[in-house]
Amino acid sequence: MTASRVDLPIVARGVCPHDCPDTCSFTTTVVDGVADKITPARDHPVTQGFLCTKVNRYLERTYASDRITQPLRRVGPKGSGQFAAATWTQALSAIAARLTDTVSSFGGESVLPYSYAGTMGLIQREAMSARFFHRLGASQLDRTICSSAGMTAWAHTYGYCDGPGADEIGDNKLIVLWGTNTLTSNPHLWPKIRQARDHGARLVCVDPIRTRTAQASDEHIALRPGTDAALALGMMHVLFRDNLADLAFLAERTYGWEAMRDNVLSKWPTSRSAEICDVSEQVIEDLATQYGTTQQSFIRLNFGMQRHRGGGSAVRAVALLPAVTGAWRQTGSGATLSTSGAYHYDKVTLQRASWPPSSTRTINMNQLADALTEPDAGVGGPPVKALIVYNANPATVAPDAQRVHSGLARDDLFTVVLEHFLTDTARYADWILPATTQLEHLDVHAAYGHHFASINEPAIAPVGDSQSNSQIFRMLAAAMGYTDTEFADTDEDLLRQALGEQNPLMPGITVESLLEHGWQRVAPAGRTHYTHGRLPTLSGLIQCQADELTELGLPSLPDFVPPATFGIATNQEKNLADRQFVLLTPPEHEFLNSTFVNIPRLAKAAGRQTLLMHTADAQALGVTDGKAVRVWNDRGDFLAMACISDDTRPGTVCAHGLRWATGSGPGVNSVTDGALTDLGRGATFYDTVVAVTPL
Ligand SMILES: Nc1nc2c(c(=O)[nH]1)N[C@H]1C(S)=C(S)[C@@H](COP(=O)(O)OP(=O)(O)OC[C@H]3O[C@@H](n4cnc5c(=O)[nH]c(N)nc54)[C@H](O)[C@@H]3O)O[C@H]1N2
Ligand SMILES: Nc1nc2c(c(=O)[nH]1)N[C@H]1C(S)=C(S)[C@@H](COP(=O)(O)OP(=O)(O)OC[C@H]3O[C@@H](n4cnc5c(=O)[nH]c(N)nc54)[C@H](O)[C@@H]3O)O[C@H]1N2
Ligand code: SF4
Ligand SMILES: [Mo]
Repeated sequence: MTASRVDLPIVARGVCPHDCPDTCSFTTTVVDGVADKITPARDHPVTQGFLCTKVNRYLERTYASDRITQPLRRVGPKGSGQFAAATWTQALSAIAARLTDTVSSFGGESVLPYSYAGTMGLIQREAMSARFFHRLGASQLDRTICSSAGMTAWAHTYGYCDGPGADEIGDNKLIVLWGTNTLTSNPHLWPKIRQARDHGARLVCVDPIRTRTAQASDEHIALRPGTDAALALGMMHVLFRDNLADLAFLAERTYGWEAMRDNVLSKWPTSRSAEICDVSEQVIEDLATQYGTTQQSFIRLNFGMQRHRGGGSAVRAVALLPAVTGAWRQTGSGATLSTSGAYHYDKVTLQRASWPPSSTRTINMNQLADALTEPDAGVGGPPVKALIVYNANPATVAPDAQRVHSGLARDDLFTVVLEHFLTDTARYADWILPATTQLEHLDVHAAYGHHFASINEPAIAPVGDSQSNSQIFRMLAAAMGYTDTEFADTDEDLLRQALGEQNPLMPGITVESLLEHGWQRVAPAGRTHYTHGRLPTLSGLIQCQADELTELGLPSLPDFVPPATFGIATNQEKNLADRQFVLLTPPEHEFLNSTFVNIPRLAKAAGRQTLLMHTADAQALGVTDGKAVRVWNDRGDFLAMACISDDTRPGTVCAHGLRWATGSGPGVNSVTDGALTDLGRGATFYDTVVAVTPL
């Protein structure tokens, strides 16, 4: 099971490591030590025998000629991309010497780890790395770039995050895809949606943009960005007004529902929602009526709609809809933001989460620009003097990119990047350490769109001199002189620790059983959610009213918190005069955040950076289809090719991400900022105002 050169399987069990709800399983066939073929699992209820357009290219990515296969030392100016090969011994001793020096001069908190979800595996994501940084006394990173607004909202509402998995939703009669581009971001949900539609289900998509998913739906509700809460509250008004609410469910399972009812009845007539969302009142009435008269309904929220200032409140309002109609009573119905609450891996042991004292400084990853450019990292304490990046590409994915780049260019900042490729971030590194891919290391995975635990065996030996993240942090710990036994754990030890000895919360799931089956359910199919027992909320019930939110200065009842773009979005004449627009930057179909952008076939299929613009806006600006435009604000700019159609709303423009600046110039995050969401301290990527100028 360990990746030794003599003992490699012919067919290895694999799982896609990427940050995607589908967490697909596959097998890798190996011929003479070389991975020859990746075969998607046919018998996996969610993978269903296919992978996406991106991961179908995983072998090309693994064996790409531009893959980093040796430690690299910077030999030119920062960011120039000039590096020379080095040995591991040279790299480790140089890095350990510099870190030791930094800690003794500026304290442990001057070292900042920066990581996210390059791999979602429990072992290669945060295990040895966490132990290493805790032992060193580094600053902690608040990992808020993606999901924290919605996850926090869900926690205040339901106590933990779960809902029907992708394989369980095929019997619903109404499916609402709310702020998610399923065909791009969650493609394995689609066959089940098709199954439901074959049995007469209606499919509604709520998205400001007519995405490929919106196009394939029965109805598309193109609301104003950041106004989802107002739509949900207007729907609730209709549900209570027209006696479509399940009062028995509300009385039995929820807290504060009468106050919520009174509030939506008095304050949220559909006329108000219609005005805020810029959707007709009839559309809201009809959607609410359909929703209230269809017991078997399912709402798939995802993380797209919570990337606005009021993103937490928006998720909270939408999440309460199935509590109002009692849809939770039906198996496979209700709503899903994430199923991650169904997994009970032992992260506390894996990460030695008890090691750092509670006083350790925490830096919000959305504010990396501040952390690298403000003297006290923007939050008090020592300046950041060393940055260690793994599983992430902050120079491309973090907001306020131009300030992130100037921080990374600081000569007094020591930067180490563990990577597969020379990303925008790696170009600024003092040292680049070659990391293994999923085909080369051991891991175990949860998922956030279904309920299967899955295992990944190494199929091939590490390519070149690459090492797994866990091994790199083991070697760094040794180089720093740390002798704690925790650094001696092998990946197999970590795997066993993740699963726990006879874990009562994931019964029957062991290393042996996972190796035998590849994947196993962590919770039985066909459960209902939130219908029984005390929930881990303050009241023990589903919280229509969450009293603890008042302590955070937020209303306890679900409410609409306007996005920062609201003033722009509601004043079309003025915004045209000022050439100002709301900018959305959701993922490109062919990329996974900034991963795969350097794979030639995928880059070619995705094409150049475009800016989707409504015909009326384009006419007013004198922009024609295919023309180059500059998209800018006071933080920065990027160039794009105008793509004109009515697939977007007037006043809203859309540029898909996330291309590397190397080769294509500054990317979409040049114009986003580090402002945070109302709940969860999350990123607000889609709450951005830009001007557009034809070139
Ligand atoms: N191909 C591909 N798949 C991916 C990814 C990728 O980069 N590429 N990324 C993965 C990751 S990390 C994540 S977190 C998930 C994200 O997956 P999704 O949650 O689906 O999120 P996004 O694609 O960010 O946004 C989805 C849609 O939200 C819309 N949207 C923007 N603002 C609003 C709003 O205010 N209200 C509503 N209703 N809709 C709005 C956008 O137009 C977009 O079409 O996808 C994962 N899957
Ligand atoms: N404007 C805008 N910005 C966004 C978003 C958006 O929609 N719009 N989406 C946001 C979201 S949802 C997310 S989740 C973040 C994603 O941000 P990141 O998690 O930084 O995602 P990626 O860009 O995919 O970069 C991951 C990197 O990890 C590397 N990697 C993969 N596996 C391994 C490994 O095993 N070891 C090591 N050392 N490295 C590995 C890959 O090569 C890749 O370069 O971006 C956010 N940024
Ligand atoms: S990115 Fe998503 S859809 Fe593609 S293989 Fe991975 S888990 Fe499956
Ligand atoms: Mo994400």
